[in-house]
Amino acid sequence: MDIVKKVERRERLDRREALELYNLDLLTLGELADGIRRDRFGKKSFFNINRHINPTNICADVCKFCAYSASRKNPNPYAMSHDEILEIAKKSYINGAREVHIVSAHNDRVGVDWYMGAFRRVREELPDMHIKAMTGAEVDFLSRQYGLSYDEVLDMMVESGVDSMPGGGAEIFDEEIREYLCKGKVSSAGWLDIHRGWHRRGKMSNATMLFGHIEKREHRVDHMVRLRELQDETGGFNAFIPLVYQRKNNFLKVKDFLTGQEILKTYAVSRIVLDNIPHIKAYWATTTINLALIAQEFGADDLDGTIEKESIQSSAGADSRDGMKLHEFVSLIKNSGFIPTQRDSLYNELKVYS
Ligand code: V47
Repeated sequence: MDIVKKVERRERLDRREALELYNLDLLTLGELADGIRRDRFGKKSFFNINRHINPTNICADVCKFCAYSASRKNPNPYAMSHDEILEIAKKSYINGAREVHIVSAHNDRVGVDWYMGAFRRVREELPDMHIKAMTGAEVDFLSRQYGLSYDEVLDMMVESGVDSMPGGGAEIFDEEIREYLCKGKVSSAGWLDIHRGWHRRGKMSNATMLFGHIEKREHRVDHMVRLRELQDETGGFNAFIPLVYQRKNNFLKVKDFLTGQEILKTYAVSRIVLDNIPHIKAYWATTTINLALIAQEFGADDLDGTIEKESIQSSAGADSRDGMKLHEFVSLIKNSGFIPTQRDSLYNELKVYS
């Protein structure tokens, strides 16, 4: 059957059909994705007031795409104390943030309790701050470094007050590409296993996909299908976040960069293929805010948040170091024809700016 009809009937596409979506013209594809988005959320676009904290950039791993790690082209090694982390979280709380998104590099000098202790401090001092922390790659690193099972690390996270897991570390699941990009880091199966274990604890997480480097369309589709299979099993993913590869200050040599059209197509394909993941997030730090606003017409219903400070993508060239002011964010969404809808970390609506 014609794939357009299949999507209109809301039938699931297999891998081959999913790949075929890319051959549709941009506007047809956008229209299909937008139809699904509108069915679910109308014109609402979600965001939250959040604070990204990256407590250390000292990393035992060597991902070619990374510009953030101190061992890359941006040496300036640091590891924050728990007091410093708490101070940042407290300031953000006063400014309205109710989520801290804490992601670290894989620092082999600080110990597992440095990771967990930071969460405990924030939990004790700010009981209603949502702690979104620890990528699947960090869980895998701690497990290997300290001889712990994934279950043991996940249990420690729960005990230390982590509420949900961000989607980082997924990169691209295809084993051959992954080996080239980030050899030695968590395997694809390991990343999925960690999220499976987290979901089994009744907790939610997100899933990212790093694209626009050396992968091909079929690898993106493969990535989405593997996530869809896990989501069928657990239902624990809140959002899918395609991250556009940023090219500066790293060791990955990429000649051809993605066009805006290919980025928008990828948002639309993910909205259609991931029929069981509710939210598609256009993380403006990697798309630019302008393209993120357009992505709202191509299936994306979430723009992440105000961020406040951002180190990972901005080290690689993105214009996101200082986040975005709330009033600016709200008026950009409004002016693009959508309804800014402030949410909490689990997508409960807090305020609709109509
Ligand atoms: O996994 C690293 C990516 C991720 C580059 O869950 C790069 O809500 C682009 O996961 N160009 C970490 N991306 C960030 C992340 C995230 C961000 C926003 C929201 C959520 C969420 C999660 O950053 C890493 C890696 O894939 N990354 N280097 C780069 N040069």
